[in-house]
Amino acid sequence: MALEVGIVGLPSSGKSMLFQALTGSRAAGDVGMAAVPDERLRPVAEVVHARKVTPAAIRVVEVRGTGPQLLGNLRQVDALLVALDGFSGTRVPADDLETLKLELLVADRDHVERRLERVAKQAKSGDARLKQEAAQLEALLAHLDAGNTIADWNGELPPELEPLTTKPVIAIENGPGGVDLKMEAELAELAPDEAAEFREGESALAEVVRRLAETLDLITFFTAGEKETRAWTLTRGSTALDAASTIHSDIARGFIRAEVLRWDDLVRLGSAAEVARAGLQRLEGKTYVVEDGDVLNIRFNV
Ligand SMILES: Nc1nc2c(ncn2[C@@H]2O[C@H](COP(=O)(O)OP(=O)(O)OP(=O)(O)O)[C@@H](O)[C@H]2O)c(=O)[nH]1
Ligand SMILES: [Mg+2]
Repeated sequence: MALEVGIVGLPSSGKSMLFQALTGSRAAGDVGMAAVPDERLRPVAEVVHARKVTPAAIRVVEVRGTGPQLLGNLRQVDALLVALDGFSGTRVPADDLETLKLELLVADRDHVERRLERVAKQAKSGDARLKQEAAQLEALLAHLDAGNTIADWNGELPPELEPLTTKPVIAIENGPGGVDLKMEAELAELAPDEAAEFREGESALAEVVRRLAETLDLITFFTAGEKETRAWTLTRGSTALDAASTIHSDIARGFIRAEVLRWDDLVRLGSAAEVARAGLQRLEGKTYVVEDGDVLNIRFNV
């Protein structure tokens, strides 16, 4: 499944411009895909004469506004991007970030309360598991009402709870002290090379991707085929079998072994066969821990 991020922010904070900067799409208030820039992908694709080149993608969800109901749409995202107004001069971004975090807290409390109501009702049937969850939720609600957060709750959490306040938060300030989101939104409509000429540093997308990779501890691996060459993201520590299931569940099911090359060996030597001849291809099993920059060819049975 693709990585997913949610854009949140107070009214007029820059959410829609951030969405456009990341996805290149104007369809605000919705869902879009951001292509993860990676300078290694093109040389890898060129060396294998790939007919199709597919960057890794991040799913971006924008919610228009706050409040428990709207924020509830973000329970499944991997991280939250908070847009902050550092442009108008009428706001203090750090204060807005605290306000937004408070909104998340309120949304989580509301969520726990609703879930408790539902589970408590269902638990009347006498189901032991439901009774236990109701007790858990009751204790958690008391904890929240005492001014604490889910993040500092030491007890167990129902696995289906999906809190917002435990998700990593990446703040993006629009304006001179941060990112010029207006410009980034406009540049997202140009080809990457063209857009780069208008910037001094990295793009907003590159910044978000970099901070996301740091926060979630992500790595990138490649599959290099003539038909399609592609970049994929994984969390660090994932195995060859995890990589296989990222590509396709059938490949994971029929996993035989992984042929592993380093991307720069492939580019330097010109083909997988040459890398193998140089003794630089490794054969690995399901439990191999994938490294950033690996090129994987997974052999499998159908
Ligand atoms: N960087 C930059 N920001 C601007 C410019 N003009 C306006 N803004 C800011 O852009 C913000 C509005 O951007 P939007 O992306 O529409 O914000 P939003 O969060 O989607 O707003 P709503 O959907 O209305 O809640 C405001 O905070 C403005 O101060 C500009 O020229 N440059
Ligand atoms: Mg908007």
